[in-house]
Amino acid sequence: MIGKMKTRRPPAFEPGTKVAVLGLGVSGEAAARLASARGGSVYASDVSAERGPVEAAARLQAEGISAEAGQHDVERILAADLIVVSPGIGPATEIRSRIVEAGIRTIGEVELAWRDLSSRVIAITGTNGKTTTTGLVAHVLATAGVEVTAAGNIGHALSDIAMRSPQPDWVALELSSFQLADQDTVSPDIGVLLNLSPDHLDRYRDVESYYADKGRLFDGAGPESHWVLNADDPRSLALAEGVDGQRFLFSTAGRVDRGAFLGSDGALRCRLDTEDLWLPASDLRLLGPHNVANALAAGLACALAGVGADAIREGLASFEALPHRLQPIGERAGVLWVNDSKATNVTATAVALRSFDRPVVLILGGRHKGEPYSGLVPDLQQRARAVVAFGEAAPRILSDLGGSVGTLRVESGLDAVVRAAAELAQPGDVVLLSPACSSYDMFPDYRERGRAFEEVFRDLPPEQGSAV
Ligand code: UMA
Repeated sequence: MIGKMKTRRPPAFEPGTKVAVLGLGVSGEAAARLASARGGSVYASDVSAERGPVEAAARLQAEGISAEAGQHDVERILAADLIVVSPGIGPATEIRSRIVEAGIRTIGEVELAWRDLSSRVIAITGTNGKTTTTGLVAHVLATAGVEVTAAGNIGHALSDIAMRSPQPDWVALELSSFQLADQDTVSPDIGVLLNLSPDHLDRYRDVESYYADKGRLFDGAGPESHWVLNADDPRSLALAEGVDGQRFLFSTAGRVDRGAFLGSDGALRCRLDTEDLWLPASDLRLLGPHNVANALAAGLACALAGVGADAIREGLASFEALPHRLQPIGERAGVLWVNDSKATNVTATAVALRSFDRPVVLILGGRHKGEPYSGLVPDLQQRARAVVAFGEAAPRILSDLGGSVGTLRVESGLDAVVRAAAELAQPGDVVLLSPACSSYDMFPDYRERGRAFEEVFRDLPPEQGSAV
């Protein structure tokens, strides 16, 4: 096992410091609780008066922490010495501009938690596959009998882990670019950069700024750092160039000297001190070649953490697809239905399309995030039976695809979309919800969109076949 010594980090603030927490979602609520437990004088607020923030504020108030939903008391926020900002609150928001003008120190929830974390950490970032890889890492470590928790962008605030006593031995930490942007001292024992492609262009002025935030994974690099990098992705390799620490590679394209790879026999293998055969790719329960890459990265990170080949083999083979990530939800009339609601960018959707060697009816749409859909044309031409376009982005999808593939626009809700897809699909096809857009035009988040898709699918007239 690497990193046996647990380090003590300087606290984020001295007791008595005035701390404002912005946002009362998953991260804000946990950050407010942690900051208060560490002696901060906390004021937490959320602009929204919706049920989630209102209930979070009530829970915090019941614990004696000052919190409100429905507005930010700007005066009170600007009187703070330290501001903890939720990852979803972007640089272009009014409150952020006021804070920048006032020159007050801001950190993210992950940075706040990091100062109190004594667990060893495998941090995972990249554009696509982060959540699955984080889940895989946690599952393989748990299979090996290691005490581990998955946290971060996967949906479980790191601050909750930092409050635990005792803390787990290891944390599998999913980091988004938003979380990396607001950290100063995060330095994982093992850092994984899966891949890079354009995303979040509704928040970043250009793709370079987005990659630069991803590169902040390496900010705390030291000689003891271990990096797991994608040998098949030149952008990731370039971003990690010259970074301190030991580098290990994973590849689905061929052998690597130190790392994990897909052999010419179709088996996942790892070469560190010795060469181990992990398992045939066909033994993975996950769909698609990109998930072979995720499994290689996860297995490699776990091998570096000291897990033996047997536990890696068992863990990789027993891991099931996470909800909303290329998740098969059922078969109906010989058609496989797949929920990939988490695919909120064009690359994720292209990768999903490449996972099938049978015709696909693709459901595409939602709120546009800035990337042209023309990037999907080559994959659509190879695999799509048809595209069903819906949501705010539908007109843009139609014009970007430009007649390269049969596209049907559905202007009403998701039930009409699902019915249209069911009619277009033929036995042997796949109906794939992989929207390449955010869900915010119709749903609170991608999970709700995925759940709604599954519900409408289950309500279709039975025909032959059943849900899985
Ligand atoms: N808000 C304000 N003031 C503003 C703007 C927003 O108070 O000016 C409030 C909103 O009303 C809302 C809260 O801020 O109530 C939202 O905070 P948030 O969006 O940061 O949401 P959290 O619930 O704290 O969830 C965050 C991550 N969300 C984002 O990065 C957008 C979650 O990742 C993560 O699981 C969670 O912290 C725990 O770490 C979600 C995500 O979509 C899954 N991530 C993006 C992605 O994967 O593409 C990056």
